[in-house]
Amino acid sequence: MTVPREARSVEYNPVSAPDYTPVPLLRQLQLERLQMVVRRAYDRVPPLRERMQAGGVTPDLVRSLEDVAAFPFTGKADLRDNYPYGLFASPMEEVVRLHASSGTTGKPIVVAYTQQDLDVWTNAMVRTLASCGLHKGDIVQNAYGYGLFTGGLGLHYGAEGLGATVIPISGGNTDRQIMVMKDFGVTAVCSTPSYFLHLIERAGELGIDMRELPLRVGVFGAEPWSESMRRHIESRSRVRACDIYGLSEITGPGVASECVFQCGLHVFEDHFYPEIVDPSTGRILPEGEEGELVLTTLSKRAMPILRYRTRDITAFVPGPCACGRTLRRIRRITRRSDDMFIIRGVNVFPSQVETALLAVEGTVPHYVIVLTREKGLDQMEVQVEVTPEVFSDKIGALESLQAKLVHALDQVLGVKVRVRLVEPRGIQRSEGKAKRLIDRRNLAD
Ligand code: DLL
Repeated sequence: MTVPREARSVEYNPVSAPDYTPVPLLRQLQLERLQMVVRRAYDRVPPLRERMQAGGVTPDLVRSLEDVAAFPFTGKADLRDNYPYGLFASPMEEVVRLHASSGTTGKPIVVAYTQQDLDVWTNAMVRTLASCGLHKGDIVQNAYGYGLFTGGLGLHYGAEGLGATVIPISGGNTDRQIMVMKDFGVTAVCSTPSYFLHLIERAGELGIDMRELPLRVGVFGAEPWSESMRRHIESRSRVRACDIYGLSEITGPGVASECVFQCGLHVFEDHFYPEIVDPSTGRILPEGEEGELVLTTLSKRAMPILRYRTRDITAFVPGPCACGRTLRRIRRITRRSDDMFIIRGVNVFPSQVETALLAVEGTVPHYVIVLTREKGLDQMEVQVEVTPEVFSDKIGALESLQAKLVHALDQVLGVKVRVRLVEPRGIQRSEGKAKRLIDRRNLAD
């Protein structure tokens, strides 16, 4: 395998040094931090202490990393139930930042950071960007939303910490994004993959071919996206599209990141302890098996989180990575344990739809899945946009495209679903996370 140019330049970068810590040292560091964080949670966060007491465990039981399995899980409900400040381990005078993640219903969940937490977060973000191949001298357009969402400020401090030039443009105002990208000589864009897709499309409408801009890296995350989407983006823009992962409850972006080899996301294990469990039983799965990612914060002070059930489904990638990082890798996350639905007895995940659609020429990857319930049975319709060329073609072309899509979806999902072709621009664009699923089942009940 040839080493990409960027891999060589990040290898000796001092900011990435912890990524290459010898494994025994890394495990020792993790254990020391785990013992501290469990102790801190027990001593300072009454709901977490009560949970440990109910489970018959105390902090002194942590003698090895495996001992974490005896401790109770934390879930989103725990953050909701203790809204807004009930899980804080630091007094308010030490909390210098709050973020919040909006749920689909009700109140958001609130997360807190001390100055030291922000420094750790920045460290993880600097390493994230370095592993995507960014360095000093890069001009970084940060199109993640600034505000309560962790994407904007997370990427911002990471890019500054790396010594790159950051353009804090936030999400939205697409035409201005394209003007800035072109005029400012932007070399890296940070955004959701769906928003970048929209930027490519809009640039085309404005007569700008992204392949002719100096853009070379895309730092994409915050929503599931497929390998086919990566190929689609890379062939239309010439960026190396890297996948980055994180969640507010744990810190924000900066939990795991691809390196330039793009074969799994390295978890920044000195700050986050990952486990993969069976989503139904909670049992730890053997290395390499697919299951739910569970994360423990090892360095967080304001809001330590033990064994958080992320609902994100992945698996550890076995073996070492060609980049030399000693950090374990997880496979890209294409689905969550809670986004599965059942159509005529078949389990379907929204991400499978994207793969099927991208395999057929004539559509663009803007789609939504609409679920309804008819006479007690779940029905699924995929609405997908067609390209302007197909749209202006004869009726026959649309019919044959529709038949091909039904077939492709049947092949991937194992069930025939309805397909509705939508005119170009007929599907609403998102500036942040794309909304792919419209669930009308309860309304139809
Ligand atoms: O989305 C943090 C983030 C910002 C990550 C910018 C990457 C880039 P939340 O809003 O709390 O935080 O949403 C977290 O989004 O549990 C996953 O289900 C999903 N998610 C995040 N990154 C990815 C990814 C941010 N690369 C939730 N692939 C997580 C798939 C992702 N899903």
